[in-house]
Amino acid sequence: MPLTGTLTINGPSKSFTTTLPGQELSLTFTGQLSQSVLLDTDVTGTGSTSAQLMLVGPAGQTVQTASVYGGSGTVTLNPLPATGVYTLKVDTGWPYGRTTLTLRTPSLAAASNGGSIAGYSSTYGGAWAPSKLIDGSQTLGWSSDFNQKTNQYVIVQLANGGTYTISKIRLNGSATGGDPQTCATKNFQIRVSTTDTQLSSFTTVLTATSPQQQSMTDYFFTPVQARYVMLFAVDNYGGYYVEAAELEVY
Ligand SMILES: [Ca+2]
Repeated sequence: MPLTGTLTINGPSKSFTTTLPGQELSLTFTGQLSQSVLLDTDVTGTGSTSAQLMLVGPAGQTVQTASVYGGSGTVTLNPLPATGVYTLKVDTGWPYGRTTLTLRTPSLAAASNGGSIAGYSSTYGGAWAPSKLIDGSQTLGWSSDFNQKTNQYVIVQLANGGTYTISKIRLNGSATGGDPQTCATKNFQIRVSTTDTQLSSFTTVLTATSPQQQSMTDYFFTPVQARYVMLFAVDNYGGYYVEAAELEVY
């Protein structure tokens, strides 16, 4: 018997642990015609960290097959061929295993998806320019200018200047370029605007603390309309700069 469950595009990550040798996962989610979807996978098992994936469409047709090796990875799914309920089958091989899956659309902030920088408080520039916050790289990021360590911000215009309903961001608040993690973003806010980039046009939709580490963390908030999204770094972990590696918006 497969282990069944559900996933939601841009919803929380979900973990599934198989308890029978060779047991498959059979997970359903609802998708829209032509929707672009990415699948993040993290497989940890007793001897196997690979998985075979099969995506079955609403009409029962095989949409895609893929393999994941080495534990974690991201699979770009083919644009969905119809609106309806899809089934994602995951075979992690014969050992028991724990599989964590995240379904998401491309980040609305990503430069590769039409996001752009619309303003910032200060920057060291060069390899730490604000554009590095949305370049898709975890090893390059934005830094404020020297000794600008509180109330620093970057404003991102979402994909192609459109207005979107958003409910989730992912932030890697790490320092980059060999800088100490005392420069990592600590307390921060996410502010949104549907009109312009004047600071008074923004509303705070999330207040949180970013962990002092080099990895992405998911943050959810009540769905809200946004054309511009501001990462407002209240402070850092004590260094002379405020830095963040990457911001994604969903
Ligand atoms: Ca980056």
